[in-house]
Amino acid sequence: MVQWTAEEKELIAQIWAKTDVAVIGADSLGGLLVVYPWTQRLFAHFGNLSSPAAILGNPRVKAHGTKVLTSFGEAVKNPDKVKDTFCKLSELHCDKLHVDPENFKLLGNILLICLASHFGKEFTPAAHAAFQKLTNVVAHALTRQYH
Ligand code: HNI
Repeated sequence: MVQWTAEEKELIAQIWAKTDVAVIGADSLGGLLVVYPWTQRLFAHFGNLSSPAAILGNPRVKAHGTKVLTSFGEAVKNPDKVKDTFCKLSELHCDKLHVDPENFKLLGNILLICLASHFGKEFTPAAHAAFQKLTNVVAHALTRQYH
């Protein structure tokens, strides 16, 4: 089981309290679709994804990015229960959505980049490390029901 120090929890909570899930969610999902264009296949029904500008301005990408990051927020609130929190979502991403679990790691990395670029120096190396640990734990939890 993953152990969290009080400092890690505090660093994550501090950044999250100032995180606009709509902005960072849209940037993260949009960034994923721009940087790893093969992920667009999963969102073909979202409409125009023909260029970086189209992707980043696409209202369905923004709405879904917000949804995904809001869901990620459950892990922030309960870092000790990430496995349980994402059990059903893991099943859904495997059985219904057929998302390659490698994509959870890619999105986690993009999320770190978005937070770093948004917060600048405030996203200290220690905060970065704590969030990196959390994105790894979430990616792992989302992969657990794959078969
Ligand atoms: Ni993901 C739907 C949460 C990563 C592809 N995803 C959801 C929903 C949630 C969610 C919540 C809505 C479920 C429902 O309708 O009941 N996704 C998360 C979380 C992460 C994540 C917490 C990681 C932090 N999802 C990803 C990744 C991909 C992905 C990396 C693909 C690249 N997700 C999808 C797709 C859908 C989806 C596709 C369905 C979208 C739709 O509306 O058609």
